[in-house]
Amino acid sequence: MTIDAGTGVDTITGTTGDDTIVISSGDTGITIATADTIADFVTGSTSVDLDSALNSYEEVDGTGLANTVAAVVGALTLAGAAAVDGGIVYNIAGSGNSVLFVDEDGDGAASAGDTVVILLGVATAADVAGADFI
Ligand SMILES: [Ca+2]
Ligand SMILES: [Ca+2]
Repeated sequence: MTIDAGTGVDTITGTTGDDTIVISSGDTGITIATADTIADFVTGSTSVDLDSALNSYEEVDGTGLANTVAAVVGALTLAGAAAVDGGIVYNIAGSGNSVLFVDEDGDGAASAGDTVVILLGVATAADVAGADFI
């Protein structure tokens, strides 16, 4: 089913079937405190509709990071590369969770309208794929 993230801070849980989660610019914040969380992301089954804002991304293993705040900074750094739209840090501090940062306006900095999404259970690079983001 299609689920609209909407404005405000949300934890989104899909159905047992395939889901499309629509997150438009401004639906989620640019900090951990204001970010939306997808509770049951499954690559190949959960599609995240970012209005084609994420065409390419870099990803790194966040095992060695101290916490989720550090992971957001790391994901932003990845997203700031000119060649990509976003960054994913997976397995933050060994937690088995990930953060996605989409630099919506391409300015290489965290700015209003950019997108941060916490992906629970995304623990390895294989747990997320470019095709999951539409
Ligand atoms: Ca939201
Ligand atoms: Ca930005």
